[in-house]
Amino acid sequence: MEDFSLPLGSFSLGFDSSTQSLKATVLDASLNIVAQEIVNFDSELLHYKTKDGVYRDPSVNGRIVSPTIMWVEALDLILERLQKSGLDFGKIVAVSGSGQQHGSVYWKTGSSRVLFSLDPKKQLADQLGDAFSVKESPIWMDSSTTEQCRAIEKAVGGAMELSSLTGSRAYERFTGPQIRRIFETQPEAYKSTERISLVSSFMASLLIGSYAAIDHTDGAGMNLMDIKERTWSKKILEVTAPSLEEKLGKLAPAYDVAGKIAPYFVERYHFDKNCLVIQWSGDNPNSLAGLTLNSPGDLAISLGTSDTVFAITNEHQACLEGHVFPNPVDTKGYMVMLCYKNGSLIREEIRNNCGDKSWDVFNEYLQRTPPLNGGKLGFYYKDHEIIPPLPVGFHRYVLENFKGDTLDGVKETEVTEFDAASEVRALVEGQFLSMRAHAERFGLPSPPKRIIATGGASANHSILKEVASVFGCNVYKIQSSDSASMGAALRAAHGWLCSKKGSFVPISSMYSGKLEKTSLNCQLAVAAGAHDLVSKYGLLMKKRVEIENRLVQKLGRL
Ligand code: XUL
Repeated sequence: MEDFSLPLGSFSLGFDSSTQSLKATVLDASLNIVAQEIVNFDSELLHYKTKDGVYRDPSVNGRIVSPTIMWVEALDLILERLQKSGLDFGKIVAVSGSGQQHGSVYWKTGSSRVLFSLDPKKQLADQLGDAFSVKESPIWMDSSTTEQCRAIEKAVGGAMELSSLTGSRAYERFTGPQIRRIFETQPEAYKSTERISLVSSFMASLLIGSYAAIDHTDGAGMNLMDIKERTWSKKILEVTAPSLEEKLGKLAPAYDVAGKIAPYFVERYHFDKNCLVIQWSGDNPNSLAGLTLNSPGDLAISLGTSDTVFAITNEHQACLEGHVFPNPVDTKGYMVMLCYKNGSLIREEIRNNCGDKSWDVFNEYLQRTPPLNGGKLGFYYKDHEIIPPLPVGFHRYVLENFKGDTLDGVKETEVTEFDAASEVRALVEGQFLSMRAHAERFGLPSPPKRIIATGGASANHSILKEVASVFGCNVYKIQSSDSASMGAALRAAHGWLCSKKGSFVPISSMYSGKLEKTSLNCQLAVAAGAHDLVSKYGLLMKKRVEIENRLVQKLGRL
């Protein structure tokens, strides 16, 4: 039988360049974690003065960016930490990574030369400070491009047409509308840009010392790629910005080799010169790989800075809500996903305001309050939300006479506040009711066969209990809550194998039959909630959707 694993004694390295930090996971040939590191932007790269890894621009509504060079500096720092921890870089045969999706980097004309001749005696950040035509990268939290979204949709024949072509209607955070806005508001900077990278292909470019391709999966988060053909859609490029194709470079499958590791890393950190850099991809797609999601009945819920819900599917159907991306570890299938902007940052805000800044108090409130919260429903948007598209604001309602058996005679009254414990429950129940409602509407498995939870908040058992109650199925977890860097390390190994075989090999062949012996093993975290509670939550969800639709009509933008 063929051996589908890395050579004994070798490692693969996966990064996760996310909103608030850069993380790294090293796997051995048996797919067990041998090292993990993290660099937190706010608290460790203080001179950038970011809050939650970003700048919220007070002068432009919805503009949220991050300093590009901060991501560069974080790369040297995390590698230094791994080196200090005693990691033998010479054993790493492949590297890959996850980037926060949609964020974009603008390389100034002439920068490819700088990238090609990096001096290993100096830090990357000291050499690349002048490499960008736009110094602050727009990121996925940005919502300043509504005008550009509508213009692009109109130019290609409507939102549904764009979704059918690219996998999503136009979204403010998607890279195409962002590029168009840069072209419109900073034409000189656009003109002096020789290459536009995603965060994923940007980090891969640093590692190979030249511009890396954009992978098909993360490329689908741009509103620019023909998702069936997996090529740039000329029609959309034309209506987005001039000379765009040459600035975007090529597309490549996620399992392709981006290049060999650059001499900078060989000399400075003693990587093997034959170490392969496999295409980086988006953080959610790589989480899908790290969670070994391969059954269409499974649902993954990632609870991080953003909350996301995703699953795999065999077909691509146009939709006005949610996204379709090519499956990063399959040549034909797709992944479908919903994304919420108000994830961990609003959980932290409510914890600070109502729970004495303590997760213990927050969890105790969850345990103390009854399921269904006595009919108290809340909508909490600290940032402009994606689903539903509602502006910053909090809305609270009490459903009178709601017992969970009928909606007849149930009326809601808007109130201005809840007691602290009910506020905590309203937030958490609200987040999962919204996920269940939109997942059902989007055609995701309902009820799912099982849910695999990941992301920082998946470490919180009280929160996972609410997931199990609202969805009515078992909730599983893997060993590390950072499935994005785990998935990246796994994809690095997978890309290495595909390259060695000279053709695509199914990723499952790397772990089938031995999953439980690896760090990828999913273990039961919480058993499904009581059946009658699931249907009661179904009614509460229905009411929530009614209120939500009214809020969208009154305040939202579509
Ligand atoms: C996905 C999205 C977020 C970012 C977070 O569409 O916008 O989940 O990927 O890093």
